[in-house]
Amino acid sequence: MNGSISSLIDLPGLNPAFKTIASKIENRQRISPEEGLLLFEKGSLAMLGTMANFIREREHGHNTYFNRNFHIEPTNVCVFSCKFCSYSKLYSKREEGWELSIDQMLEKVKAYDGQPITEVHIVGGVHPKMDIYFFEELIKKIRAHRPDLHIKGFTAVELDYMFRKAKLSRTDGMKLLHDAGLDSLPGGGAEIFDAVVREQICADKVDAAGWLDIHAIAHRLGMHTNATMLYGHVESYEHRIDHMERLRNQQDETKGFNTFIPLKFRNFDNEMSHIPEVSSIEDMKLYAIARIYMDNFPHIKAYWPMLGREQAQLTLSFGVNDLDGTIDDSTKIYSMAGSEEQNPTLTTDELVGLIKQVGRQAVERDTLYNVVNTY
Ligand code: V47
Ligand code: SF4
Repeated sequence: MNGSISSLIDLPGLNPAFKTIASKIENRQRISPEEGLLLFEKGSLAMLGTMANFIREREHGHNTYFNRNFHIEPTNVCVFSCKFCSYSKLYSKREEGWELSIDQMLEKVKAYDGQPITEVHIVGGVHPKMDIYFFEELIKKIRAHRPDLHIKGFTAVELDYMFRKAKLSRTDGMKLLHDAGLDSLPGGGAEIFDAVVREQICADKVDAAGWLDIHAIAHRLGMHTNATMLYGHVESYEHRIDHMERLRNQQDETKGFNTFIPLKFRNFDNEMSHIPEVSSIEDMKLYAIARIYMDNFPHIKAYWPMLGREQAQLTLSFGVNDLDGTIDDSTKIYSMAGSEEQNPTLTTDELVGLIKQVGRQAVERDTLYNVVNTY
């Protein structure tokens, strides 16, 4: 492993700028935005894989984490109109969408009674009638029914809307949900932070500053959160670097991000369907550069329901050390956007099998990366 990065440094003919980057990686130094851009523009797949895998194995060895989780999607009715979204229905057309009651969602939780699930992930559209007090009650009831279950819920987009609607400051709103039992936040809604791109693809929802502020508030309350980046649509390499740079800076300050999750844009049945999806090579380069750039993010996750199983396996050689969870066919966001995974479910044995097939060690974790079991 160590040899592979030194061999890059010693490789005759390698662009000296890449040698500098390899030395920085070896010495745990941060690469600059300009260097990140150079990796996107000129880095070969083989070189990026070597660099990212060096970091991945230095930090985690062969350990590849997953958890046992399920999703609850309270509604796909949404007041916003993100152009890449294949999932949401406008409030005015809500007869086509679903809206779950608190009792219906509690039934979903009860369906897992007696099963060793450690996390429920709650995320959905932004429904004007599902306010913060509705979700406070839901969280309290889940907590009362199953105190050990980690509740990860609500993107910054959903939270921003809930807080504004209730006329609560972001800090008071977050405290209210945290006190009810919300443990951590997922990383959705970040998309691409650049204002011009946001205007083009998701003009009406919370902006970059608001997204980052909501996560910073959660971190200051001791909560952990994730961060995503929706890539492979209209954004440029500069926009990707800008996005990762803002997250890296925020993490230096508040230190509460666990995982960075690049999300590949899928183009089925949405207002951006004319944009072709990027190639697998572009996917792997992006994962590798994310691992190299995000030096203060402990984990890089490939979300297998979105990428597909084989691609997710490949990412394990390009910096990724986490494959999310078993999911149990409980999310529709990606199947509706055209992912190969139409009914995303993996048993624990299947997920472990995928990880072992590519020579990695499968480790079941809880949401906060405490080890539950090693296979
Ligand atoms: O913010 C929507 C994305 C996100 C499409 O934190 C799309 O552990 C691709 O953030 N093509 C929500 N992506 C999901 C999310 C997530 C998923 C799994 C784990 C975690 C975590 C977070 O889904 C949205 C948006 O970026 N999305 N439509 C699409 N057509
Ligand atoms: Fe609504 Fe989220 Fe879809 Fe945007 S991505 S329209 S906020 S459900």
